[in-house]
Amino acid sequence: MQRREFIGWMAGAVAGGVPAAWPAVAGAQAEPASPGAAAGAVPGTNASAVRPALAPEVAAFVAEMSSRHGFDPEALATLMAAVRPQPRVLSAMQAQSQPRPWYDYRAAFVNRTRVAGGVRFWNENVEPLARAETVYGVPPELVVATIAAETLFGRQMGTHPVLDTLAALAFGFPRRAEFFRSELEHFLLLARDLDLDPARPLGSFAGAMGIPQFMPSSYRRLAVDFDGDGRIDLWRSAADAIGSVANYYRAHGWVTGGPVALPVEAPADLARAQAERGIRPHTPAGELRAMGIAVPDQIDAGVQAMVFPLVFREGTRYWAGFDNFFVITRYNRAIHYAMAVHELAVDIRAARASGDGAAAAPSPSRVEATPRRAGATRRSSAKASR
Ligand SMILES: [Ca+2]
Repeated sequence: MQRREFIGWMAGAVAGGVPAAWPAVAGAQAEPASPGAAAGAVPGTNASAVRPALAPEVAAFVAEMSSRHGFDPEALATLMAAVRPQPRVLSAMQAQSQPRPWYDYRAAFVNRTRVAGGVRFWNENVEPLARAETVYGVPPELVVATIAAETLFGRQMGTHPVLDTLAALAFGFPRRAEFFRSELEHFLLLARDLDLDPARPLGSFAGAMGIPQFMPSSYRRLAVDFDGDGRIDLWRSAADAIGSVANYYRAHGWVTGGPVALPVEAPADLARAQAERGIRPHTPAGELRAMGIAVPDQIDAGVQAMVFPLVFREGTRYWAGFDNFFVITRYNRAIHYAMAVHELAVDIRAARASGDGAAAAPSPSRVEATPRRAGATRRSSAKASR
């Protein structure tokens, strides 16, 4: 879900914390609307209101929603006219996030709070996590780590009205206007499908929603009803969130049992040159070895890989990422995010297996924290995919 050029808020201070109230979602307990039954209705709006003046691009959007999807233009115009400006959303969007070195990012992201919380969440959701692994081939620890990373198990689902956020970005942020206009369209369709008042759901400052922080398009395409109540509720149902995250990863190509990322031995100049080539695996491991980049032996020669740097306090080490690493970046397009989720997953599995939810577990980059090469640059890789 391409919200996701923003890593700062997710890596911020999240220790402990008071569980946020569930968002007040009108009609959340209602039966799902039958297809087409709500066509034209925008819940919570007054269709008889005088049509307010809208900016031309907003008026065009309303007309399009009416012609393409049967929304009542008067009701939708009234809804859009009530949208509140979101200067903080826009300024957050425009802010250049400071690249953080891996050791700094990792400390905020892969920590005892999240590991212990992950073990607890896993133990509370054994059945849906096991079922998600059976159905989608995605391991429980990855689902748990992703939900830890996104919202600390539903505690931090965002406080911005999704409608206002998406409207602000669709009509006030030209660089991503097309993307957010599409997400706004999906959001209104989603609200209609779920029989929600579109003014009420809350989300991130990019419009991501619920326990797994799905953008509206992903919610509509990939979220699943995994607790069998006939409704896909990513705000309230941990099982729905679990099934949806697993389905998301499977849809983006998760390879069951495949490798994620491993450290490589390589001359820094060679590794750096490969790291410039981007986030998608591009070269078979055998070819990388022939170049002098020592991908570990456990990886077959034909497995596609990419190379990325991680900056430790002692300097830079290079890693190889495989198809599953790339799949994690489909959730958030940043190398540090994918690496942190991977390491959190490893730690959560180890801590749960040890029976100690707070155990210090040996995640991959912690045991590889000693650099082999001096003079490495301290360049963050977090922006590699932007
Ligand atoms: Ca459900």
